[in-house]
Amino acid sequence: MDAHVLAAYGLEPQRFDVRPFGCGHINKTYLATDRAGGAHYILQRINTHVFKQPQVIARNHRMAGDYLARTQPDYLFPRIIPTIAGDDLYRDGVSYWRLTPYVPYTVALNEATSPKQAFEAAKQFGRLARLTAEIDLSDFQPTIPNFHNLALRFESFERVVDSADEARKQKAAGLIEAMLAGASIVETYVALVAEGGLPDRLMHHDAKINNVLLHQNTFEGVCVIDLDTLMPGKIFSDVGDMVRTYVCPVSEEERDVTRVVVRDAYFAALMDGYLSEMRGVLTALERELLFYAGELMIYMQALRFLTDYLAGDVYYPVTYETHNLDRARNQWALLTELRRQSQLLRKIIRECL
Ligand code: GN1
Ligand code: MG
Repeated sequence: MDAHVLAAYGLEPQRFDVRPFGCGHINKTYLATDRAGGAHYILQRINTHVFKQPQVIARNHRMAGDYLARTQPDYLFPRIIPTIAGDDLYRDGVSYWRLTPYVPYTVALNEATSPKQAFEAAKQFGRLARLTAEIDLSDFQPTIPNFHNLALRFESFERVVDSADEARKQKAAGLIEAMLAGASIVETYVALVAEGGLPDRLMHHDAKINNVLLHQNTFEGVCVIDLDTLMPGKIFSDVGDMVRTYVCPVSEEERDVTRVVVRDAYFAALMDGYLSEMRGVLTALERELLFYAGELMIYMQALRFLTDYLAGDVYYPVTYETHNLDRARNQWALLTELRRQSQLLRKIIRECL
C-alpha cells in the first residue's frame, strides 16, 4: 500500500505500521497502527471488479451511519472516516479506498467455540436490523445488483455447466448432479419472490461469524463490520449466513467433510440471539422462513463456489486447484447435515419464537 493513501486521510505514513488484516475474499483489508500508540484504523481497498460502483457502498454506509447517529446515538456503528478533502472514498488511479475506525480489545472469530459467541454475534446482526427497521430504503441502492438472487445464481450455474472445461466437470460430476437435484430450493425461492410478501429490510448480506467483533475476553458482542453489502434485501440473507457460519465447528475452508456437522445448541443460541432483537419485528411469513433461510444460503454458497470452480476460479481467490470445489463440497455437506436434523432444528425455532 502506498504512503499517499494514508496521507490522503491526514495520517503521517511514517508513524503507521500497516499490515494485511482479516480473511475476506474480495476486498484487501489492512490494519494501520500508530507506532507511538493510540489510533488504529481499518483501511480497505475496494475490489472494483466485484463492486462496479464503489460510490454506492460509501453512500449506503453513510446514509445508515447518519440515520443511526441521529436515532441511536449510543449504538456503535463503524462509520466511514472521510479524507481530508472531505470524500468518503479516496481514489488512487483505478483503486478506491475506505477508512473506518478499528475497535480495540475485540476479536473476529472464524468459528464459534461456544453457544454464547453465537448468541452474541447473532444479536448484533439482529440489533442492526431492528434499529434500521424503520429507515427509508428508497435512497439505498444495491452495491452488487442481484447479489442474493438465487434464480440468477442457478442460471449462471447451469450455463457454466454447459461451457466448463471437461476435466473440471468430470471432477465435480457427483456434486453437479446433487446441486441440480437440489433445485427445489430454487423453486421455493422463485415462488416466494413472485408472491411478493417479504418486506425489504436493510440487510448486511454477509452475516458471517467473522463479520462481528466480540469483546476479546468476555465475547460480548461489540459491533458488526464489513459493511460493503449493506443494502435492501430479505430476511433470509442475514439469518441464512448466520446459520451457515455459526452452527458448524469448522469453516467453509475445511476439506475433511466428516468434520462438517450441525451443532444444535449453536443453532438455538443464534436463533435466540437474533430473535432477542427481532422477535417483535418479523412478519408471520418471515418467521416461517427461519429454517429455509439456512438451506437457501448454504445452497447458494455451494452453488457460487462450484460455479467458480467450473468457470476456472475467476471470483474467489484460491491456493490450489480444487480449492473452490472443496469449498463447495464442504457447503453441500453442511446442507445435508442441516436437512438431516431439520425436525429438531424446526422445533428449536418454534421454541425460540
Ligand atoms: C465473500 O469477501 P468476503 O470474504 O467478505 C462474498 C460473500 C460470501 C463469502 C464466503 C462480495 O465475502 O458473499 O458469502 O465470501 N462477498 C462477495 O466466504 O461476494
Ligand atoms: Mg464481505
